[in-house]
Amino acid sequence: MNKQEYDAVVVGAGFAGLYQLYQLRKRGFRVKLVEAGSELGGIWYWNCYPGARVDTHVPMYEYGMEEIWSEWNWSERFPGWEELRRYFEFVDRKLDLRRDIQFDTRVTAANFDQDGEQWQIVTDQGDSIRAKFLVLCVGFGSKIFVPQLKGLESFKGHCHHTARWPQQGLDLKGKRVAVIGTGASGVQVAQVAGREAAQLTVYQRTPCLALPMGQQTLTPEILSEAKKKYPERYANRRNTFGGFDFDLLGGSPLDLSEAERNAKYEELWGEGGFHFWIGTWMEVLTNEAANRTAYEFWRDKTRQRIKEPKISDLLAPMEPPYPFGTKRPSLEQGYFELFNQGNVNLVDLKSDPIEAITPNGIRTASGELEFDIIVLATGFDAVSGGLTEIDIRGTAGQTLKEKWLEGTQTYLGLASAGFPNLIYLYGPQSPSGFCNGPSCAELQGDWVVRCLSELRDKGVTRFEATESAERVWGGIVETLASMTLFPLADSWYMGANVPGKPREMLNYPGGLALYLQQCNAVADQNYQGFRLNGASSESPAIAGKADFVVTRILEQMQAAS
Ligand code: NA7
Repeated sequence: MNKQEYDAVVVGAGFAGLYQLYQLRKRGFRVKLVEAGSELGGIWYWNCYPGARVDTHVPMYEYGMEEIWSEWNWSERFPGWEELRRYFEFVDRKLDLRRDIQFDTRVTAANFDQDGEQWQIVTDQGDSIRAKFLVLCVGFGSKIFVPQLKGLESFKGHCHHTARWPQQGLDLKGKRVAVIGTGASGVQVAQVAGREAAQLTVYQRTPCLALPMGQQTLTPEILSEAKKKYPERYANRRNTFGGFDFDLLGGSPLDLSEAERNAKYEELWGEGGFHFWIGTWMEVLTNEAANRTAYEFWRDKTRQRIKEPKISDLLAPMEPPYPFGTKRPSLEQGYFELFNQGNVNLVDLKSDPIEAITPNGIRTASGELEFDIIVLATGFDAVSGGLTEIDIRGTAGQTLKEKWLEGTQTYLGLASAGFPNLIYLYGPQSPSGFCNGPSCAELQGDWVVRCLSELRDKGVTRFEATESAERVWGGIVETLASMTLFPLADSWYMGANVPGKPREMLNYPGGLALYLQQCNAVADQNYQGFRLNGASSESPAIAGKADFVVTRILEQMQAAS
């Protein structure tokens, strides 16, 4: 066994992990980063399926560090996976990261050694690494979800999950392709398959309320002008709900005339991207009548693009399949027009479910279709799955998976009672799924760097969330969630996409701005809610903070209504 010892071990070389490595190292920590993939990029190492593209615009989808953005020029507003990989190579060269990264290594287990106050980390490469702090940056999607489809292993053609696509690529040209799933990945791969494949069949369980991407080519001239405002845009993202350079609106769409409301919707639609989702009235996400106005606008826009009324009814039904925006809207580029093409079929799994995967294709109630390639665009055991997949054992010998069997329990969405010196970023009960990844990597990341640096400087060798702090935090997340429409959809936000997973709001629904305020208040009060070096930190003031956050949300909602 290869034995090593560090101040901090970071797991995952995506936006969050690389930021931790860079910032902690700068503060004198001896850091090692362990990454399962063969290169940097996190999800952008794994997502190399045809058409894979980020659904957040730049410059929000990049680091806000001037030494990076000042020298990097994107070619598109929503970059594709190849360009994202080149970006990570550039970041690596600028920040000199690779020397502290061990690739092709998956962390399989971690045990807290109470006497040494250290984590003992085990990898699939036979390493045994000791670290004072364990910082998990495994992202929301490191554990893929593959549904149990009868006969799946019998298929003789190529069958891949989008996030385990062959790194050497797989040509769709002239092939008979099936895409199962119509989330962000399914939409993107279908768009390419519709152009290249001889025949494409999309298997849809739930309609995807996709929004126009609003792609744009970026020239050096456009970027050099735009960069004058980057510092302001990066500074402002911390004050928004989703870590973007725009925010939810106050007021109510129901107070406007239809013409006024539609004029605003038209404007948001024209902006492209997520403007129509989290640049709209906050009330759209909290009030069913307001939500209906957004759905109807989306539906009418979308139906115009589909020739066959029967297909329109499946892709953009008259009645909303779920409240608009309560499942993450995908961004599309010509997705709905695909279904007007002669080589593209749509199978509605609600009326014609999959019975089995056969050696040659897919059999549904209405018959069997033959394929060369089956694409499983079926998503992830999102947010919590990547953490519970690791055999992390805390002080009671209990694993994180066992602790979260009935539902996640965290404090601030980044620590758990019974698991000292362990921090996870972009985790459950943090803004994660509701927040732009790079914004969270840097802003939640700054809090983590502050926390670890301050605790080290104070001589704290052991910190641990208290159970009462966890209960308060869980209560905040639940209360906030109940004020929104999110619980009404079977989404990965609610853990509802994976059979058997507890149904719960997995993301802090109060927005990044309030989240950061709350985290900073905790740090300012000597990490209230954490037990430092075994000293008690139980305090009713935590509950006071919870009330504060809920009150602020209520105020914001009242202002918006
Ligand atoms: P998503 O958004 O979770 O989409 C998964 C899709 O797979 C979705 O349409 C599911 O239908 C479908 N699905 C899941 N299980 C099945 C079964 N058993 N049969 C048929 N269809 C199924 O994953 P993505 O990879 O597209 O995107 C994940 C995130 O990455 C996305 O939100 C962005 O943040 C980027 P359902 O809707 O559950 O009925």
